[in-house]
Amino acid sequence: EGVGPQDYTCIKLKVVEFSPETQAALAGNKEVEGKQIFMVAATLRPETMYGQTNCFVGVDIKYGIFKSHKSDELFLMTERAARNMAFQNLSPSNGEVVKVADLVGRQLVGSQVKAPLSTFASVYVLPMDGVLATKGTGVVTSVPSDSPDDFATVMDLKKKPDYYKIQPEWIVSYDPVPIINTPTYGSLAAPTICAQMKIASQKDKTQLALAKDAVYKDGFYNGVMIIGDHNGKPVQEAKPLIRQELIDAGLAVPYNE
Ligand code: A2H
Repeated sequence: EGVGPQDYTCIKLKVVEFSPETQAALAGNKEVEGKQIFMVAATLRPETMYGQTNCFVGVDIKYGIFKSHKSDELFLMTERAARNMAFQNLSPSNGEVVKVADLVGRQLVGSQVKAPLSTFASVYVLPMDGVLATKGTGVVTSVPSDSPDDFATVMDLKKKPDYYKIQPEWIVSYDPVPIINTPTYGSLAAPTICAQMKIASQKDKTQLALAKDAVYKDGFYNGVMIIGDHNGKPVQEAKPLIRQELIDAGLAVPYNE
């Protein structure tokens, strides 16, 4: 982590309906009228996008809505990510950062977004404790089938919706989706390893770091797709293909930092 440049795929989650708090914050903002707004999530595993069940933000993180390289599309992410993107042909012109609104993560919770390739027509924006403002875009797309961090967070949200200030309906019927099979952990790698290691919460950080490493390696080297257009292909083969297809369809952008 933090060593050398990271090749991310930024997934564009189109806002279907903002939470009432965000709608109030954007009321009267002429810059957002008639524009498509995307929450932009950085991932290292584009092949897992079939398994998206929600999107995570940090409640105390500051986000902005920024003009992108496409005149009818706005990107929602941290200002830090917008500055980096401005030098990667993802803003109106090289180095130019144009912010049209300020938001805080807390306001975004409960918004609905369309997650590309997900089996769910739309998914909710939910809070995660460990989202770093200093990495990626500050928006994390959630794949609880294959990410132990995501699965552990989803378990917390299901157990304590009041504590996390969410409606149970935003997560209860969005169970992990089997998308990749591996010899070691089966078709729901993250739930399996969390059960084996007795990980019950996103607060179990030491155990989660070990689980993340084990599942990531096993998925990459031994995983086989069991969903989508590349069903039956090894993950190593499917990953670059799915990444490129998402980019070609305008549903993702390459991003480095
Ligand atoms: B990954 P690296 Cl299925 N704060 O995407 C915390 N975590 C963040 C983040 C931020 N600001 N930005 C991105 N991430 C997450 C999918 C996934 C990911 C799966 C399995 C493992 C996995 C679905 N979530 O990551 O520190 C994103 O979650 C395990 C390495 O730059 C992103 O990829 O190496 C990953 O962390 C980037 O982590």
